[in-house]
Amino acid sequence: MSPNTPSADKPYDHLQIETKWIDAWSADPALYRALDDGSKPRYYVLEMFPYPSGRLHMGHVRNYSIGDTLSRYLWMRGFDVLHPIGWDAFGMPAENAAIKNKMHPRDWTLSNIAAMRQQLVRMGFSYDWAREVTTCLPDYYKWNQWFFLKMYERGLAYRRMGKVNWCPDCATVLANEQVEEGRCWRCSSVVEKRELEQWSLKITHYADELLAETYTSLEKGWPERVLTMQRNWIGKSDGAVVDFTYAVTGEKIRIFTTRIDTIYGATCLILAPEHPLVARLLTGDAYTPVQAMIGEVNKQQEPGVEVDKQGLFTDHYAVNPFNGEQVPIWVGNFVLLGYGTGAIMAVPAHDERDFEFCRKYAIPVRPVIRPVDGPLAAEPGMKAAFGEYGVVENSGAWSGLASAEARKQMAAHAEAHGFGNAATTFRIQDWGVSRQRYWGTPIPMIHCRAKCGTVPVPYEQLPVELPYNVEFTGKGRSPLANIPEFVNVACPRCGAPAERETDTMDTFVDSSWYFFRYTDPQNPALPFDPAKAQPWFPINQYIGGVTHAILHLIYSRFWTKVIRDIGMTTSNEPVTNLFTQGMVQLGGKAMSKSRGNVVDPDDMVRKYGADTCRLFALFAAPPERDMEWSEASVQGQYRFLSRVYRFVTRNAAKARALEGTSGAADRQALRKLHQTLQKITADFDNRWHFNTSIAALMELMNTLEKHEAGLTGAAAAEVLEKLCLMLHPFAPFISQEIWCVELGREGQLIRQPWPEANADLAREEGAEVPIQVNGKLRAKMVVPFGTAKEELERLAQAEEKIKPWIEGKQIVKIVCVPDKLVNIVVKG
Ligand code: ANZ
Ligand code: ZN
Repeated sequence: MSPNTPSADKPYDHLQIETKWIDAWSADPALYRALDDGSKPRYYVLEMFPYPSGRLHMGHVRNYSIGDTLSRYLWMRGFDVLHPIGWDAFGMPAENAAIKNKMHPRDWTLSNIAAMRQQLVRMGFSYDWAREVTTCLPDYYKWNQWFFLKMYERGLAYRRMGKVNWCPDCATVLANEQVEEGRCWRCSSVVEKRELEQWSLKITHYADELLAETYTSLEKGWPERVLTMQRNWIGKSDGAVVDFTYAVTGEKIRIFTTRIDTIYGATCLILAPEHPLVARLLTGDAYTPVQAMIGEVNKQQEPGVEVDKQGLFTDHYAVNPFNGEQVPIWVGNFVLLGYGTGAIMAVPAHDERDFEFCRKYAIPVRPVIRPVDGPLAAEPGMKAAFGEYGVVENSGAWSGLASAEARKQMAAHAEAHGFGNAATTFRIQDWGVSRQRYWGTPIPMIHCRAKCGTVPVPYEQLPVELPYNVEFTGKGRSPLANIPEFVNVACPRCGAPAERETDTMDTFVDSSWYFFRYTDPQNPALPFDPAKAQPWFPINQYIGGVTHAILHLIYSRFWTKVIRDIGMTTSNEPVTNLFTQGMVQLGGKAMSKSRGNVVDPDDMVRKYGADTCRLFALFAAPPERDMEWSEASVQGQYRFLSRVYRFVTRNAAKARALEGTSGAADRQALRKLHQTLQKITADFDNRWHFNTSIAALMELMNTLEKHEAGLTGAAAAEVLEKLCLMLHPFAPFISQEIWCVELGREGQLIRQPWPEANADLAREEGAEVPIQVNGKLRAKMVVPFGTAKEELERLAQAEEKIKPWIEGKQIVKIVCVPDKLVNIVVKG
């Protein structure tokens, strides 16, 4: 039998079909390539690129099945689709593997990429492989360095002290991922925090804009929960700074408060333990307990964790500029150095934390705000702080003002007298990008001790390449620091012996702009040609895990604004629409290697095929929800595809012959066909409920099988063609096989137009009319649209299910709304 001859009722041989089309598609590299010529409207579908850990996991399969289904649909809808993929290839696991298995991170990573690329191809994902980007290769990370230099020139990259995780036993800095429940992943020592000089990127420069856009351009296309998380992360606070005066030297101690209206109630100042003034107020032995406090603070892994409030009186006083009162200066472990000014005024009567602190140390509590409709709290005797807005009391000239008004007037007063002003503070901190690791982008800086200080590597010397020969001990300084050939260079400015920076960049740098590189992946002169990127930006649709709601998605937004400000894009934001898919779980828990509850997609593909895998990933739940892995459900999808395949093979010959006279079976089949088409099209365009789309295809199969015998050739031809086209975005292999082999058509389905639903054919033949007896629903009947009242009344009374309710009773009246309702009112 020749391969293009259809036969009756063939079994579904998924392996034969899928291998054949993998080969055909791989031999046609232009198949998934964006035309990029402006001949069609463009659509950029981006999925978060994978970390090449070794094997695809079910989360990838789900993420990429969603993106691929959408891409194929968009091609069919006539868009020019950019659908790229690459590798987020720097990072800790490669280095850990190097230490554990004595394998070089580069070799480990590249062999993982090769294996995972095969897996992605095997899944039938429609990626344009010519645009593949691998972040650990110099032709990519060169541009990380290039951007870093651009930021350095603009003052957006700078050095500052920052906290790092430090393992005292290994004497090394640990990445967050290497800290497991507060302990070193290698030796289990308790991890400490240390202050180290770190390169930082000034994301705070864009804090206002990053926040503002969550209320404007992102509001429509991004999930609300992601926006909320970003807003909290940015954490904008409107308040004021006020300078208290250190009574001995007259120097200023600046505090940040959101409640300047409570300043007459301030009964002490509290400094963060690391506040620079503390070391001067407390010297010698007096400083020792502060050191212990700093140690304790640094051991707390999670910021924002409630800690036991600890304080220490410095024996010094500061003057409140509003009332000239002297208040004691304390040190407190709950005041954070990195927020506001690192110093607060404590107002125990109106702030819960301050209340707790002051009660503990017997510091006075002085109420100065009363509720709008009540008296000032009585002290002694207050049981809790009154934290709300109200009316200001006992506050000199400000008494009697409402809190909101007082905040404005008092900030203005402070400004007029030079001891403060209204001020905004952000929770977000500049992005510390230094990592004391090997497997990352070398930071392109040189330290010239002789003369010039910190000197950027000249652009023409980029990339600063990672040396291949390196030793991994997991101990001590960054591995790069032990390679003299790497470290020792001549200063580019004065030629004196100098040293290279040995820190590498946080891997989040790599993922902050990779989506621009896809538009011009081989550019040797620039990260990308702005003219090539412009027509694709902002990205129409980004799809990925909600785990990246904050870091990756804020860094990408930040980087895009930098790219804009250096004139390479006009987009303010990288992504118009964001979709966050749910997790794949097993036994109610996210699949993860450490839990040992992972399912390898490869096994599934071998057993059931990629089409089945894809359908399962899309069918098990709406894409934004978590889904539970179930082999039974996978088998269900396999059975469904077998049914489709056998139905097609049974009817293909008939469809080709186009014979027979059309009757009721045709009408029923075509109606369901066009209804399904309407539904799936709406699912794509409105809400991506691919699970209900697939359910609709299953229902369609039920109807088709029911009317199979009466189906004529012409109707069968239409049914098979449209079924095949509709199935394609979800199950590309089987649909392509049906198209070419069973239907004898040519060309790739991804380039066929998406079929139009015919609303006339889709319309139900009759109206479904509920029949009530005394207002209770007792039956339904289908009648031709527009059936007259009298006829409806007669039909309703003749319904088998209605008879028992009306027999022997007196019919008082019949309420009848054509096409809608019959209500029979009976008595007795
Ligand atoms: C006096 C006061 C009175 C305050 C009152 C609040 C209520 P948000 O809204 O989160 O920005 N604060 C300021 N800097 C701090 C730091 N470095 N560490 C810990 N706490 C700090 O919080 C701002 C408020 O948190 C500030 O306003 C300050 O306490 C405290 F009835 O000042 B407030
Ligand atoms: Zn120099």
